[in-house]
This record gives sequence, structure tokens and C-alpha cells, in this order.
Amino acid sequence: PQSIYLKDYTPPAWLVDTVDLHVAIHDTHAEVRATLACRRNPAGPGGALVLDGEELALQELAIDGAALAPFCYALADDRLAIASANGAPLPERLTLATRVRIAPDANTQLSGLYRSKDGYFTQCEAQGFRRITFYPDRPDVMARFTCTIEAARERFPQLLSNGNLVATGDATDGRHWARWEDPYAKPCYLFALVAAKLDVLEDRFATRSGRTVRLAVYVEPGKLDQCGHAMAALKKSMAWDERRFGLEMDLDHYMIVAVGDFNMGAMENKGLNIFNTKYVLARPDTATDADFQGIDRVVAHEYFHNWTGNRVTCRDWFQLSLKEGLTVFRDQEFGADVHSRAVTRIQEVRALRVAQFPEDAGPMAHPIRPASYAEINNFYTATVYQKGAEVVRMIHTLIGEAAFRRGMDLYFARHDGQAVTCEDFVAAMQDASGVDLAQFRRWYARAGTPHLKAEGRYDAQARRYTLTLTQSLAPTAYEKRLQEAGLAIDDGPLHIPVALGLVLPDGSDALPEKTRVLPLTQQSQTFVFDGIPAAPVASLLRGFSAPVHLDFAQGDEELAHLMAWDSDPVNRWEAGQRLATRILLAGIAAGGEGTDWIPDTFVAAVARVLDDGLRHDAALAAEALILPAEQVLAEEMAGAGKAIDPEAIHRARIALRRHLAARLRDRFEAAWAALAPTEPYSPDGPQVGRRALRNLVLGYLAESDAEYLNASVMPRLTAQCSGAGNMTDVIAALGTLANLDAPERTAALDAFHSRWQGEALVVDKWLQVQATSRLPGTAARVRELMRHAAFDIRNPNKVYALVRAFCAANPRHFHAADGEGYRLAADVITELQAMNPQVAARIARSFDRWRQVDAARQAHARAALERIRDCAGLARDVAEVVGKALE
Ligand code: HT7
Ligand code: ZN
Repeated sequence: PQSIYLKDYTPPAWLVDTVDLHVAIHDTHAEVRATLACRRNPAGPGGALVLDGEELALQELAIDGAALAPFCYALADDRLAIASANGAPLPERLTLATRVRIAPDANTQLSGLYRSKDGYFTQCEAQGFRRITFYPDRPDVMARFTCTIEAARERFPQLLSNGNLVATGDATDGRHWARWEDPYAKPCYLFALVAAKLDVLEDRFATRSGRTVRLAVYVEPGKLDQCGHAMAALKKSMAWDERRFGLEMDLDHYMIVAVGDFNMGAMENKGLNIFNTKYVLARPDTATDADFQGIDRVVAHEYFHNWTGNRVTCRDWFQLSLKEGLTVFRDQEFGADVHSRAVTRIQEVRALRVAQFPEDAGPMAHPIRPASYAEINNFYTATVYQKGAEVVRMIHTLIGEAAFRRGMDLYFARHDGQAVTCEDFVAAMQDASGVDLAQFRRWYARAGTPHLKAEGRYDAQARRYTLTLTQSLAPTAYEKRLQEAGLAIDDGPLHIPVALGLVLPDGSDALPEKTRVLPLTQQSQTFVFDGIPAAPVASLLRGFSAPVHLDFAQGDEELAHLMAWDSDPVNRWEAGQRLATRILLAGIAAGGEGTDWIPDTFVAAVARVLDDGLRHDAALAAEALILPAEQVLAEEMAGAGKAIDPEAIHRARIALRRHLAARLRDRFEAAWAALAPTEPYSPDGPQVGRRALRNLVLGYLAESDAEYLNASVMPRLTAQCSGAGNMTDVIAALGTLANLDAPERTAALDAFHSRWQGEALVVDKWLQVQATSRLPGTAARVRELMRHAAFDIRNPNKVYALVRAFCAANPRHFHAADGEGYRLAADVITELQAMNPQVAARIARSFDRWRQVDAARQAHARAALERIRDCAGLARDVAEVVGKALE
């Protein structure tokens, strides 16, 4: 597919000041009337008035009240170009009126206006508004919107849009209407409307300047008892943004609407957020601790967009990370402030390694501000979101909290109400801090994960520690493509903040400030530390201060020292991960066979972490006891130039778990008993950590030999499945049982399904635990489940729970040697791409690492990819992903 380039950006030829929409919902179609006050942009390139439009049946078109004769305009598949007004040149200002018909019931892409169950909902980011009406659908066209919705009162009592409700009334034939007015100019991707029958939970928030905001969470009838947590999260987010960034809600209404069919997590439409039900509905018996925390984070994220995204928006979609990276950083900080900073950070680092590092090493590698793309929907990626947040975090690390806050204030002072670029954000940070960020800007333009090589030397006589840091970043597929297109690459060194601690033999920090941020700006740089009383163990990249691969030869004892003593909890965890990775790589080299590659020191370290967790922080211990993921081990192999061996990775990881279970059974049992719940369930506070550790321990105990498993562990698993009053414990036990080839497994899965078949989100969990099972025959079971009444290929949550979970979270079965995993994915992608190209393209990303597996697997993967590529009428979204994979 054709790519578009950032270098070709030109300002819009026409601007729109106001939009008046009238949307009438009928049984067979919807009719949309739009009145646009347009004016020629003095800074634009001139020319025709070009409007985007897809799948719109044009009924009427008029300028300044006069219908346009056909010779004045050209109507193509995706645009309407108006060259003149009935022979006269277009006036500098004009009122354009259109009337179109659309078919929301046939909209399976879930972009634009679509039906979900009995209601109608919109999703306009990135380019869905053009599927509702003709419009210059680009974020730098900002207009004030009014919207009147008209529909049958009985079936659609709620008629919602952005801003304030200004009028309502009755129409004929049992129909009614509501008129909404949004006082803020916005790009059309933030437009939303809802027509549905919904229950509503209402509340109020008093802002610090004394205004009262009405808060409302709308859900499908009967689900009001599942929205309390989302409402509480919203109020927490509003208070936090006032406290931390001085940012207040600017509307009188803030509404969240939950919908069961949604391509992503949620959408920050001005004053009318539309959410995937997954990030709204939760009750202790239906949702896990992780679900509750997911709701906290997504509610906060969408709320924070009101300033970082809505009040200041993106000039063009190349700048997507301007709003997404910054808003993820903000929701991460919210998570750190309201939960645990250390645990939150560890989870972020893990997610980065599982998803973003592989993306940066694969065919879809791109910088956080890509220079080109074919389909913008393919760029809502781990790189734009998570690495984008890391880049913002590095600015925060380099300039400090106080200057960062001044930078944010300056950014809003300069750009409120504007559509701007990443450069504008960095300039505000630079100007507010006085720190030169010229070189730092390279992070916006380079793809790939840099390597940071470290070499340390201690001179006892001089009491001096010397550290040499060297950075390197090999070109990725992205840079090669740019070069072919004749575009320049700035491949100079990056500005990398390296947070360093020097841990002395007694465990104390040698540096007076404990952690020092070393600004690495050259390719290789040496840092000298004097007055160091004894040979320290260097703790590099504390808090994961930069998204890089660290190459630092530290021995097992040094890592064990950091695990025990590092004052930075993230690096204590990191030391354990590095040690475990090293051991597992030895195990993988041994084909995952035997156990003589597992040192006793590691077993002892695990025991220490567990004891520590019981005494201090259970949540941190739970994080530390999770072995590096199979995907992370796969990247280690690929990084070392070896073919990824998913079988050996899986075997070695299980062997290590079994070894720990055998050697530490008594300690695991003691921990399990000590962590028994003592109070009623709550999704907050220390309980979450205790549950995480207890369930993790139970998972280890389930790795015991058959005799112990059957006699002692199985009864606990089955009892927890049927008797635990909360979904966290139930799903932990069910997930463990799903890996066991035992009659109890089937019984538990069947009972779970009968109990929860009416709760869509809980059924998703049932699908997911089966899709991620270790057992042989999992691919066949996934195919069977795709024919089950519980599955619906048109519902993204179902596809994600079953198919994406299989492809992305079950690497051993997805990369099965016989190619069945790849064939399954290809079958789904070819069927889904015509219905929902966005979701199909997301599944296609599972093939990202196909060139890193062995030749026999590669042959199967290639066949699957070519079958998708050759599919008739292949959607652009999928064509871009598959085309790049096959390049
Ligand atoms: N900004 C929102 C993006 C989004 C989206 C993009 C493409 C297709 C469907 C979508 N739904 C939501 C989500 C966010 O980052 O807050
Ligand atoms: Zn976002």
C-alpha cells in the first residue's frame, strides 16, 4: 500500500469554524445533515475544498444555500472535491451543507457510527468521522460542534454527544431529539455520539476553583452494580490532575459510556468518553485485581487526555505520540502515586520488554514519531504509547520534577486550543528548564532499542571507580526503508540519562545523593567517581532510566548483591531478572533438559525474596518471583544471533519452575498459609500484593511431582475455583488448572462456563485461560472454541481473548513446529480482514518475529503470510503489516 510522509505535511487549504450536525437514526439507515462554516486558510496551499468521505451516500450538497451542480465537484470513493460554486470561484468564506445516508448496522469495522447490541455508538479516532459525514478529517482542522440527535424515544432514551445539553424535544412517531453544544473547538476525531438505552450512575466533583462537574457512567441495563470502581477512579484522577499538574476539568459534564464492541480500550472524546466495557465493568466476583487496576489506569488515561490531547492536540497523525506518550506518562505517574511506585514501574518495564522491544527489532519497527505510514491505525503501537512515555520520562529525569512542571505549564500557556507537534512539546520543556534538549530530539526520530555497554573498574589505592559507557544503535528495517526512499537519517549518538548507584559491600550507597544521573551524550564516555571507600557493585539504569539493552558483565555474586541490597527496588528486581535470564539461557542451551544448569545460589536467592515478601512487601516479592517471560527469553536468543527455539525456551522455564517447587516446597507451603486472607476482599491496598504472592506460590506448588500435586495441590485448586468469592483467586486457580491434564480441569472449566455464560467479560477470561494453556492440542481447542456459541469473530474482545491470546501469549503453541499456529492465525486474519481490518492487522502483528525462528518454522510462517498477502481485496491495514513482514 501507498505510504504517506511527514515531510509532505502541508497546512489545510480550508478551515472549518463551526459544524452543525443533525443525525437521525432510522431502522434501516441513519441520515446525517451537516452545516459547515468554512473559510480559506490564509496559510494554506490554496485550491479546491476537499472533504474526506467513506461509505457515504450523498443526497444533497449546497453552498450558501444553493444546490451545487454536478460539474462543480468530483466525488470519488474516499473524497469530495469542490472546485467552484456553480461556475463562480469559491468565496473566501462559505457555508457548506451536505446530507448523506449511512448504514451503521452494516458497519463491522467499528469505525464511524456503528451498532453494538441495541445501541448506536461512534469511534472517530483516527479517521472515523469521514465515515459519518464529508469533512476535512485531519486533526489540525479544529471547529466548534453542535449536534442534534434524533431517534425513537422508547428504544433510544439516551441521546448523548459532546459538551452541554442545550435543548431536547419530541418529534413525530414516538421520536425525540437532543441538542448538544461543545464550547471548545476540537478536531473531528474527538466527536462522539451515543443513542441507546442505558443505565446511569451519577455523581459530582467539586473542582478546586469551586465549580461542580456532573459525572455520569452509562452502562447496559442491569450493570449498575459494576460501575462503582470506574466512578471512583474518575474522581481520583480528577483530584490527582489538579494536585500534580494544576489541571482542572473544563466542562460541566463528564460522561463515560461503556460499549461491548470496541476495537481498543477507550476513547477520550471531549466530555463523552466511550469505553470498552472491559475498562468500566467490575465487581469483586467478576473482575480480578489486575482488571480493577486496568480500570484505574484507563479511566485516568482518558481523563488526562482532556488536556494532553484535547485542549492541546496533534497537528497530524505523525505526532500521535505527542498526546499518547505524554498521556501514558501521566497515567503511569498516577499509578505510581496511588498504588506502588516500584511495582508500577516494574510492570511497565516488563510490558516494554515483552511488547515494545520485539516491535523495535521487527519489521514494523518505527520511531515514536514515524516519518511515514500507510495506515495510521497500525501505529497505535507499543512504541508510540510505551516508548513514547519512556521518552517523556527521560525528559523528566534529565530536567527534574520542578522544571518538568514548569514545562507543562508553558506548553499549555503557549498551545492551549492549538494542534501542535512533538517539537513544540520539547521546546516548552527546554525553555522552561534551560536544559539543552537539541540532541535529545533524536529519540523522536530513531527506531530500534539502543545498546548500552558498560565497563567498570575500581582502583582501591586511589579509592576511585571509573565507568565507561558506550552506546550503539544498529539500523532497523525502518531506517533501511527510509534510505530506499532517499530520506536522510540522523544517526548521531543519543542523549541517554543513565541513573547510577554504587552499592558498597555493606549494602549502602557510596554516592551521597545515592543515585546520580549521568548524561551520556557521546558515543563513548568515561565517568570517574572519587572517594569510593571499597569496590562497589554498580547499579545502572536505576528505575529503568532509559529504554535500552544493557550489556554489563556482572557476575552471579554481584547480581545477588544487588538483589539483596540495591536501594532502588526496580534494580533489585532487575538484578533477579538478569540472574534468572542467564540461568535460563544456559538451560535453553541444554535443550531445557536436566537441572544441572540451575545453581543453588539462585534457589537460595528465591527463598530470600520470598521471606522478604512475607515480612515487608508482598507485591514486590510477587513481581520478583515471576521468571522472565518466554518472549523476553526469545529476544535474548535473537539478540545473540541465535534462532529462537520456542520449545527449548518453554521447557527450560518449566524445568526451573519445577526445580524451585521441589526445592522450596516447605517455604512455599508456609507462605501459602501465612498469606491466607484475613479480611473481606478489596481491590486496593496491601491485599492485592498478598493475593498476588499467594497465587504465585500456589502456581509454583502446582509444578510439584504428580503425587504431591494430586494429593495436596489439586484439592486446593478446585476448591479455590469453586469457592473463592473473588475473581482474582478463581482465575488464578483456573489458569493453573488449565495447564494440567486432569479430569478436574474439564470439570472446573465447565462449571465456570455454566456459572458465567451471561457475563461477556467473564466468558472472555474462560476463552483466554484455554488459549494460553500449555497442554498439547491447544491450537485444536482454540479452533473448537472459535465454533463455540461463546465466540463471535465480530466482537474484538472475543478475538483478543481467544486468538490474540493464543498468538501473542502462547509462543510455544503459536510457533508450533508443524506450522499449525501460523495456519490458525492466517485463517482468522483472512476471514476477519474484510469485516474489521484494524483488529485483523493487530492479529497479523503476531508474525513480527517469524524470521528469527528456525528454517522449518520460517517456511510455514512464510506460507501463512503469503496466503494472507494474496487474499483478494486485502485491507490496507493488513497489507501494510504483512507486506513489511515479507519485505
Ligand atoms: N486515543 C484512543 C485511540 C483509540 C483508537 C484508535 C484507532 C482505532 C480505535 C480507537 N479507539 C481508541 C485511545 C487512547 O489512547 O486513549
Ligand atoms: Zn491515549
